[in-house]
Amino acid sequence: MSAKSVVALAGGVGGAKLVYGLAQALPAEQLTVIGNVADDFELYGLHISPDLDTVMYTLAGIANPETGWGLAGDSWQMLDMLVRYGEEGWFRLGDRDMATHLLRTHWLAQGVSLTEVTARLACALGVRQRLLPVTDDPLATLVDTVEYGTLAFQEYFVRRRWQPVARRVWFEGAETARTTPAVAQALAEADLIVICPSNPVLSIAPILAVQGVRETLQQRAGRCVAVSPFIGGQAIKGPAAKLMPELGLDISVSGLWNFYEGLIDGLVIDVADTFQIAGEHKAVLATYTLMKTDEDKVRLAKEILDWVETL
Ligand code: FO1
Repeated sequence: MSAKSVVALAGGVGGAKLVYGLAQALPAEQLTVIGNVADDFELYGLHISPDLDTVMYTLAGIANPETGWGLAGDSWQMLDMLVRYGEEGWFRLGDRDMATHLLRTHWLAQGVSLTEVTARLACALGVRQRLLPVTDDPLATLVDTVEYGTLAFQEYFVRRRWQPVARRVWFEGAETARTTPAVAQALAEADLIVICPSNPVLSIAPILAVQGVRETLQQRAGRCVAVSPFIGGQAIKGPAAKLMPELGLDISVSGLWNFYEGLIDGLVIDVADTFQIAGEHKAVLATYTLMKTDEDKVRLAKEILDWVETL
């Protein structure tokens, strides 16, 4: 059974790299990406969806390759003017990136759903894979920190550079946020679900927290595998290896199995961590998971798709 429909659960930069690889390895109509929306936030009245934009720009081939977010070659005239007016400018909005936030905000104000907004933007950029917000309902990641108390996600992640010590992370709106019909159908019909190497707490957990996602993953017949975002106990990028221990979460291979308990049939880890699975009977693919080049991303995606056939 070669995977006919693959659904990737992805957050920001790390997840988008594997999404890129999967997009090269599969026909466009066989790949659906379900994106995290709990990083979304309002800035100057604009609705910004960082994780959806990172995946969309990546699939369109126009993402900034250095940062992983925003647009390649963007300019900062608008931001410079905001700073001239005395603004901090800690969240860097590029001039062309602004068009995305303006149009999204404009259409949302007309009552267009985030799902439809995302489809319009992605289609206009030539993206042929489906990119679905996990929910059209409000959902926001909040981080309770020792130094500043509760911080909104982007305040914690960008403004404070994830340095504050986290005591608790939760997703405001999770009790009422439901999967969109498109997401529910994609999850139910998927031959394979890939949990991308995004931050398990900040990017994947908010997707799993939406009503219906966890249940569908547990009940469905198809395969579900997760890709560890860690190599040798370190995160490639971002706060995962700092944040998870602060929350009392174990970032070892067994810790990840527990984190995704009951949801996954297999786990992809880096060869550097193979020593952790000595004697394990569980389905683990140990390979090179560091994705520096586009070739790395495609190779990893193809290895995963081949490996899943053996599960
Ligand atoms: N991340 C940063 O670390 N600094 C920024 O100034 C920044 C600006 C930004 C603008 C638009 C956008 O879509 C994303 C942006 N990000 C920035 C990334 C974003 O904050 C994070 O990547 C995600 O929220 C976490 O996955």
